[in-house]
Amino acid sequence: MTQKDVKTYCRFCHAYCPMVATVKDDRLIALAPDTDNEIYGGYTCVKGRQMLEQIYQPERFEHSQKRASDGSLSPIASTDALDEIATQLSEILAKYGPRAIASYNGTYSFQNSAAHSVARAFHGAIESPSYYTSVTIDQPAKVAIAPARMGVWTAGNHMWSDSDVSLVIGNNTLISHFSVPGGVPSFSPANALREGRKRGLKLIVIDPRESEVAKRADLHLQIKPGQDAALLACMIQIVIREGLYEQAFCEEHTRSFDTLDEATQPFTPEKVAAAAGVPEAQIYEAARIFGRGPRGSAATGTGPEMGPHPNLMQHLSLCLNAICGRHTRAGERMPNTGVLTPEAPVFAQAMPPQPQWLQEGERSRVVDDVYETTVLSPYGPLNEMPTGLMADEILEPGDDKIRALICVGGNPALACPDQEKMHRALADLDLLVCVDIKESATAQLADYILAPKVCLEREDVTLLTDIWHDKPYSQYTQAVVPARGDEVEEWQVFWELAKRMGVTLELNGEPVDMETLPPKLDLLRSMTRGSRVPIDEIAAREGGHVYDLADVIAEPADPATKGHLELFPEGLGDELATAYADMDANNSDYPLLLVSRRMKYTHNSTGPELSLLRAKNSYNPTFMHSDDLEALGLEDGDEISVASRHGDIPGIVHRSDDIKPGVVSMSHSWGGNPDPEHNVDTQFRNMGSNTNRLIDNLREIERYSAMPRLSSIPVSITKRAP
Ligand SMILES: Nc1nc2c(c(=O)[nH]1)N[C@H]1C(S)=C(S)[C@@H](COP(=O)(O)OP(=O)(O)OC[C@H]3O[C@@H](n4cnc5c(=O)[nH]c(N)nc54)[C@H](O)[C@@H]3O)O[C@H]1N2
Ligand SMILES: Nc1nc2c(c(=O)[nH]1)N[C@H]1C(S)=C(S)[C@@H](COP(=O)(O)OP(=O)(O)OC[C@H]3O[C@@H](n4cnc5c(=O)[nH]c(N)nc54)[C@H](O)[C@@H]3O)O[C@H]1N2
Ligand code: SF4
Ligand SMILES: [Mo]
Repeated sequence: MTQKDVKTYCRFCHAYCPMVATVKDDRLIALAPDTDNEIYGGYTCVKGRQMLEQIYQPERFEHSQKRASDGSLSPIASTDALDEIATQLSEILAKYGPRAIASYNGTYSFQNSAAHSVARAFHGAIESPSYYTSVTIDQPAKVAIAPARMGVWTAGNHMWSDSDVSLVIGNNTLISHFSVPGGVPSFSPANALREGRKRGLKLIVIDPRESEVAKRADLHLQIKPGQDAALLACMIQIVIREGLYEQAFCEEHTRSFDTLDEATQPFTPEKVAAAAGVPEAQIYEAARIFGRGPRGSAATGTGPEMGPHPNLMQHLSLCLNAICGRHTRAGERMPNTGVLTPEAPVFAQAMPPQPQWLQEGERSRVVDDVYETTVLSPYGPLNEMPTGLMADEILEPGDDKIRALICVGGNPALACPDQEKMHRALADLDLLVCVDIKESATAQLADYILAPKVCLEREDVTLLTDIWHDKPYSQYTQAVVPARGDEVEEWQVFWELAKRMGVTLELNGEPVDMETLPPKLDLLRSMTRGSRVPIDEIAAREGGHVYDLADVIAEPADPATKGHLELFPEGLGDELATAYADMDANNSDYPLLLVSRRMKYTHNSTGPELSLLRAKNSYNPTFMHSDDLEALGLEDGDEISVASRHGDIPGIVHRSDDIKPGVVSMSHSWGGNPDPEHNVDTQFRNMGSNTNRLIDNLREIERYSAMPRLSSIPVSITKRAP
């Protein structure tokens, strides 16, 4: 018998906490935090620690499955399944063209460090633009639209570790372990908060709920959902009127300052305070603390991006950073330019806006003014189609409608707005393939389910978080235990299909070996070619490590390439006018506003299948303030009906006085497949309720990204008849 401890890291969420796995005879027997790690200090959470249960739970697929015509599933060898799938894809390709073949790459495809690149390479090889990810139903304005419209400061903004103030807008890192530089760090967030407080950092939180992060804030603005853009416009005005902005930076590096100033003037503290339900004095205080800095950034989360005006809200948060000059300047040290990122000089200058990115590429067949390249990274187009419109792209007749969908580590049947429509769409496909550990609501409709290795069964590197850390940190892990069945990796699915379809994949300009399945490390080598630390060096090391790299000092702007940050891009005037009008919006039929939130014991739809996590929560409560319960004659625990213009769902009300009165807070991606046999209307105590049944995917969508409104949904609540 051999027993050994192996250093690895958790990939249940994006925080990548280091762990030590104890393995005996190829079986995982214990999982503990890696207390030696210098960044995380032994931090882990209950979701990660239950992976011991996840890896051996009987419901988990260890073999791929094929659905028979009677609807039953039976095991099939993965190679046979891939043969059959490739044959069907080739037929669809020949008959209808590449656009008919789509992939949807969800949360768990981001957790496999090679999955996205290889999936993209597959789309490139078959020339299919129908590449979808969860980003376009998450925060596309932050990732793409706002940087394309404003331009990007290439040396980045102030990060948490070198800030005096942090303005956190609808982001609850203590539960979500997710943030952007400048906000509460995702890695060991409780420690980061303690460290910041000790240093005297001031934390301002804007959130309709006194969230876990808001409880630790110096100032909490308990905003009415959806009023963030108005509040930010008002804060910009206060910062300007009180001379708290950085005039020299604005003159040299920004454009349209005066237009922004003039256009935000109607957002007076008095008017905004009334609309946002926040005392005027608090708005002044927030603007002053932020404006005086002297260092620190505004950072946003999903709360305001899923509400109305995400493009505007995101732009205004960037404006606040820009006018206060919260960017790394020439001569300053960059905290981290990445370990797996190529070495390159960094200039303290703006990369100009790239508005053309917003209107290039494949067009949506469903909604005007939405294009393939509407989702971009700050450094170039990402070429994604908008997931908010995926159901319509499947259902809308036409030669290039989507006929085959490969769904990797995602669960669109629960995650996408207008759940019934998505369900109809998935059922309408000629071929649905899911790469999933379980028979998820989406996989219940699949023709094939390919069984994936779970994270402790595969090697990986922390590529996703490479530039999110504020130190040059990286970890490579080998597979801790071998897979026990016939599992495949997410990237391998695309390689196997490409090989069978006779196309060659290319990674970072290099052709991939299509004869024999390349080792994953080979692919990662291609993807990270020229990185500051060679991936082999990281792979040779046990555990996570902060690399001792030469400081990167931001260089002075290069006059030949220097651009400006655009404070008032095309369309902003109209967006401000709409946000202004919305301050007076009132809906007497649906007087409450439903917002989203993350729950501690689940990760989107992953978790309720695990008994340890399920014991903590078997449904997603409808959280409301006592005042609202009283006004509606409800008691804690009552069964209720939540109705919107679009639909209604059952719920169980929980009294929660940390929520602003008038607001209803519920987590997404619960509930089940709406087919009558799954009894979603009666089984909600065991499976929760799906808020996406309340949401129309076309009614309120954002320009460029087609981001549907997923939060701030007007609803009414009534007691359910027993
Ligand atoms: N435990 C756990 N962790 C997760 C996930 C999970 O499901 N569970 N999901 C992962 C995913 S996919 C993502 S994208 C990240 C998201 O990470 P976060 O963006 O941090 O998500 P939340 O924790 O929901 O925090 C959003 C906050 O916004 C607030 N909010 C709601 N509406 C508004 C509004 O109109 N304005 C403002 N200012 N605030 C508002 C909510 O009350 C909530 O506190 O988390 C990831 N991490
Ligand atoms: N109304 C509303 N809708 C929302 C949101 C909201 O706040 N409100 N949030 C949105 C956001 S931010 C996001 S990111 C999306 C999430 O959208 P998705 O990514 O589509 O949804 P998930 O529930 O995360 O799907 C994860 C799937 O991966 C499977 N899985 C778990 N582990 C593994 C693994 O190791 N390998 C593989 N291959 N599969 C695995 C799970 O069983 C599950 O079926 O939802 C969005 N939808
Ligand atoms: S926060 Fe929890 S789920 Fe996320 S990586 Fe760390 S241990 Fe895993
Ligand atoms: Mo997300």
